Amino acid sequence: MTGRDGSTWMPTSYRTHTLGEIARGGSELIDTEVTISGYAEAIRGRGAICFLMLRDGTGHLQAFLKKDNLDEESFTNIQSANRESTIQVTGKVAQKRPPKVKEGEPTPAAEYEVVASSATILSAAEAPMPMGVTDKVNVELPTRLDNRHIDLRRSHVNAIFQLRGKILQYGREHLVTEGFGEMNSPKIIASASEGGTNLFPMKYFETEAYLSQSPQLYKQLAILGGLERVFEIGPAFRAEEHDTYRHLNEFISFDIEMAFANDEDVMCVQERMIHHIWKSVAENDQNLIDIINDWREQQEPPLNPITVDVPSLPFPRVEYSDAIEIIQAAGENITWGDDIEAHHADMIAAEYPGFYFLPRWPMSMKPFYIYHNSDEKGPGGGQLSRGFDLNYGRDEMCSGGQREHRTEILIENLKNMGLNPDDFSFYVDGFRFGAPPHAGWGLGVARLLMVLTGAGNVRETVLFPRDRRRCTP
Ligand code: AMO
Repeated sequence: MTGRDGSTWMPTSYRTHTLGEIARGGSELIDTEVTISGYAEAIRGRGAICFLMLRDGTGHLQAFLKKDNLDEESFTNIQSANRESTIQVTGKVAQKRPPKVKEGEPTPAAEYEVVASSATILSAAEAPMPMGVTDKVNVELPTRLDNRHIDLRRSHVNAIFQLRGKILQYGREHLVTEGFGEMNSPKIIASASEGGTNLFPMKYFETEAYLSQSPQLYKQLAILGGLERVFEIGPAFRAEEHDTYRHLNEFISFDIEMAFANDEDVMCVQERMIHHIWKSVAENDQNLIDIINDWREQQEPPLNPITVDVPSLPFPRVEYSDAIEIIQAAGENITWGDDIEAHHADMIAAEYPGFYFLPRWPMSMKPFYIYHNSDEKGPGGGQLSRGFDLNYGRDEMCSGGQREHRTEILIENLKNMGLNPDDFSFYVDGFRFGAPPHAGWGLGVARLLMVLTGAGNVRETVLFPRDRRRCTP
């Protein structure tokens, strides 16, 4: 049995073939008895015949039911079933009668169906549904998120989440070819990895603990322990009050950490990885992009189609100090040491459409674990760091940098940032017995998927988003 993209779907107790497999390869299956299962997308026909359009994870196929060929009760039940009920059909594959074509018009490609000899409702759908699956009616995002299990049956939403899996798969694949190994860090932690605020506290038996803000300290400890090249794809929790199109309180962070490397080295890893992801999607997954574009075209007014333009390498590097000059030149009142906000990033993106790195931020704006070289100063003498961001347009995709591996300076950084080094002894002690210079980054998967799919809100690219007002379903 084959699935989408040629994968092998072993036959199961409920089906011998997938719908996509029969729809695409029906000519070789003519007269073969098959059992298929799926959701009833449409049930048409009156009297003695019924056309049942089924959908499964691989495609669509029509089952043709004739009263004479089935036991009467099953036939009647299916004919009167609600859409989205799950139905199993056994029967023989046949070629559908081709539609009449006018003279001179091309003959359409052959289409196949299953002529049922038996059919069963596996689970009847109730009606009315809280939202439609194939209806064109617009449904607001909160209703969709409340009913994500139904929303996900809509083909363009389903395509977005298949692409999410692809991003992770291609990203992993690339890192493994560069010698990275996958690790997992704890999500219950005792001290903040990204500064003292934004922590979700929790009771951990007799003591207080927190949900992890990032795998930062642990991926560094793995490097100090000699793993050399690690990556992790895991949840990060931030108790931020932000209520924007790009912030959530739980998100999946795609992190790497690399020994004997600096900021430039890991930016190179990142751009190669993103290049590989885009190239692989362009080569293998245009069908998913097409599904999203079909939906975009049907919107009122229609949305421009998305295209998977494989970015060329290297990505531009716009140093923080230069970025400030670009923003000033665009007429904004910003000074060295200020944050680059989304509307500022628009001004940079006007010159650098697509992905661009922003390296060398002021040290004062970066976390304690970022490395700085005391010789590297900004225009007013402010200390530069080896921290960077990766942006696409106005949105930050990733941040990273070379890490501070000198114990005394690490302790000084913690103090300068109002943190107590004693709270971090498990981490700081890791540097006392030989530490390789190292670097890494953390990439927001949902934000990268927004870029790939043209989604305007991070809630579109996370199955069950957690934000200020939502922690169900
Ligand atoms: P940072 O805090 O910048 O860096 O996070 C890294 C990336 O994660 C994504 N991200 C978010 N996505 C959705 N909602 C949020 N609230 C949110 N916060 C962050 C962004 C961001 O660029 N330890 C460092 C990384 C490193 O240096 O390795 C860190 O966590 O895409």
